Amino acid sequence: MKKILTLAMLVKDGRILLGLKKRGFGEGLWNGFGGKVEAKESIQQAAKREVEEEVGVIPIQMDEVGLLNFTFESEQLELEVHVFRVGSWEGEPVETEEMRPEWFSYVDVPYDKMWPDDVYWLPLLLNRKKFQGDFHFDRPSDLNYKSKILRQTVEVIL
Ligand code: 6OG
Repeated sequence: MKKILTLAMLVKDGRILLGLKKRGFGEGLWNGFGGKVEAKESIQQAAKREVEEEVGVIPIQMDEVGLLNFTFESEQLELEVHVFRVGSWEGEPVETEEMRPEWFSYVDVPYDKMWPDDVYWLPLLLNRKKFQGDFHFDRPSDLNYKSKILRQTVEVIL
């Protein structure tokens, strides 16, 4: 089974806005904002909707800058994650039921409390690069388990 997901990173003035996931999948980890693409929407529309739902701002400048493929040793699940860089938006970030937002300067990104793939590609996004990555994990994460990377490749796209 293949799932298509979005992930949007909001950046401004050398800082990135991350959300602490308060419940459900990825609880306790800092991440960008995103989720599943629904049947009747484009990937771009889904990315925008998820940002609005999770942090309460409306993206203005939003570019797709990365494509990540996640596979798992334990099962036939594939995640295709479309990564967006959001450089401007309308409104002020707010805490929602799902996420507590906080600003981090680029040098203080809390990689140790993020998904294990982020350290490989987020620095590229912060450096305004485009990228494509493949990550093969042991098994999907859940409330008590954070996936481990078995193999990975990331390349910058020119
Ligand atoms: P919901 O399924 O809760 O949205 N996501 C991941 N992000 C990273 N960086 N690494 C992973 O490693 C991820 N697995 C999922 C995609 C899930 C959100 O979490 C992201 C979506 O933005 C396995 O609606």
